[in-house]
Amino acid sequence: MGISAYTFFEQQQADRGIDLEQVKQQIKALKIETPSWGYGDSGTRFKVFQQVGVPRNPFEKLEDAAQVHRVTGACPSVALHIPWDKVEDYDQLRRHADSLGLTLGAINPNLFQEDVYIFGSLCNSNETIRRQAVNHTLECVDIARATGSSLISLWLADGTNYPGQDNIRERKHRLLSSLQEIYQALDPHMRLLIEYKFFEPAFYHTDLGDWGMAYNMALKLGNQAQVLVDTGHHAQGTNVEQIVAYLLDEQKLGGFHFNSRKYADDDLIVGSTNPYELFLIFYQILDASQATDAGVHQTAANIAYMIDQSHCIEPKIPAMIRSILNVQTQFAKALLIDFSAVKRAQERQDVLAAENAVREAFEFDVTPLLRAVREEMGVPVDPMRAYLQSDYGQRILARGKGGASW
Ligand code: LRH
Ligand code: MN
Repeated sequence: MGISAYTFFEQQQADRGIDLEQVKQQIKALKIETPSWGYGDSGTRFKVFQQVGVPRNPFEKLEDAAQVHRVTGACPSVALHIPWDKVEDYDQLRRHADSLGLTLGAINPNLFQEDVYIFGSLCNSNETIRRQAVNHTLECVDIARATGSSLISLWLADGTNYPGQDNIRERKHRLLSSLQEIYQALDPHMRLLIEYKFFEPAFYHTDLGDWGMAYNMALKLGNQAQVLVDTGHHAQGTNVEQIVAYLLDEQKLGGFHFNSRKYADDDLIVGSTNPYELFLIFYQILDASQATDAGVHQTAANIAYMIDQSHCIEPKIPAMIRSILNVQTQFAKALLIDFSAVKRAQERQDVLAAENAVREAFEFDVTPLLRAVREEMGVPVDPMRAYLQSDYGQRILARGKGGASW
């Protein structure tokens, strides 16, 4: 009887000097927050396809998220978007989450869907509209207190469509003073995550257009302000893992919105179009977590991993499960990097040996490792099969069509 795939893998990694027990511990500790809006109908400007069985309210969104956590054991919290997840009683929502083994995560203000925000929100030249935008964000800080959340995750659609439409420097000044008022309202344990995006819905300039603009605002605000990297928000050819390394070294990387894209902000399943990029992002995070600088090490330990996707054509819950499995897979591969071999090759400037020491980890099949970890976690070794074999997908069809969409 041949040795099991895992026993073979164990021997293989022992020969490489990889501590698999530590690797397994780190995989078990990886928690990824799922977005409430990933369970609802969503689409493009061309069409929002309605699917049968989509959750009709935030309570049902949590029930669907609980299914993803049940089969993966890796996503115990759910990000909320306000007003998409507005409820009368946030304590009731918190209790419902608790009854499902979940917690409520990052609170995302929505400063892009009110008509008044046609020329921007926190950057708008109209003071009354800026006030409305700041007040909505302050309301979200209150909601975070009620839900027990510690993260305010802020993305702005703010920008212009034509040269001259507004003064870019004055918009920057308005943005800083608006953010300073919001920052002052944070409780000491809270963090403000500033998300950037290079375009859309603005098509000439975007006020928070790249990592540098978000980083600069976070620096000016203080230690509780950090940058959120949405992997779909960069111009083609951008080295996202370099931005990650840079922000970690500056102790200003607060979190991720994981998804993948081939063209623009496609919000596709993370790891589906460029898994090597996701692997290299984890390589930089693991490298920073070995930093001698305690601040850099701590920043790496405090990263908020979140999914931000819109499942236009995919069945929502299986798509979310697939996302978690893809993130776990690339994280597990990155944990197999022999960092001492990388360092030795770098010191002797052996380019190919250094590249190989990183890439070879990506080429290992980590399926036996992940199955072993899931066994030890007491979750199904094949989470997707476990969900598809459950009757949950059938039961929620009773919800009918026309559930929540964004
Ligand atoms: C903007 C964005 C932002 C969210 C929205 C759902 O593109 O990434 O994080 O508010 O998607
Ligand atoms: Mn995002």
